[in-house]
Amino acid sequence: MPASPPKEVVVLGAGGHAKVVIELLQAAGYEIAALLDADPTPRQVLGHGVQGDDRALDELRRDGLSLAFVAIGDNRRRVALAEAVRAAGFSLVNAVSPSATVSPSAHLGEGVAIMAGAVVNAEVTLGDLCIVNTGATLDHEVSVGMGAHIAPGVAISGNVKVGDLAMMGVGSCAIQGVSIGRGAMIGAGAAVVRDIPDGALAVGVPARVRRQADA
Ligand code: JB2
Repeated sequence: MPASPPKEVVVLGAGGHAKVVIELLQAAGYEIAALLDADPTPRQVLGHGVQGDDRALDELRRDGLSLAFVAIGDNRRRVALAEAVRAAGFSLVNAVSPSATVSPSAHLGEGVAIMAGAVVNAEVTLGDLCIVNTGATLDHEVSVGMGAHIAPGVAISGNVKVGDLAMMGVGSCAIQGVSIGRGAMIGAGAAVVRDIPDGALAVGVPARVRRQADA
């Protein structure tokens, strides 16, 4: 049987996160068709030229490209840009490392990144546009909301709920069954042992709410 042609993806964002994502997409058999950045200064990122800013999307769609990945770490920026990308007629692909372990019973949304060494266990739900970063572990039935970011080395026990747009900082953890609110930020190394409200900043071991903001 002839090999199927490579699937071409437009990547938005050309910073550090994009570097990781580009390598994940390539490992999954995608070809990087174009790289767009808010800063359109011509430059190379891992051998791919930045071809302009997001105004190029419509032309790329007319050229027949239909797959995209939004590779921007900032949660709100990523979600807002994804809306524009979808409105321009693109579908969002997932970037999943071949060395991540993802349960067959996990449910993944669209535009999701799962980095090397991550473990996504049985019946986990990952919302659209979330990031499960390097070496993070999510035990059974965890749900991660749309546009949330689980940073490297985070450990989440079973049945935890992480709200939309929340951020769990590097090396933090959450015990079984707690809820982390929409837009909440958990500091690096913090241990979440009780529910964290929407929009809160929680730090320390055990994690305590330091600041309450709009979710
Ligand atoms: O609206 C946009 C836009 N806004 C910012 N459209 C496009 N196409 N690009 C946009 N950008 C671009 O995202 C910026 O011009 C910049 O080039 C890039 C962000 O790069 P930076 O290296 O600052 O961050 P990052 O998002 O790649 O990575 C962050 O998040 C990761 C998850 C960092 O904190 C990393 O350390 C982290 N691993």
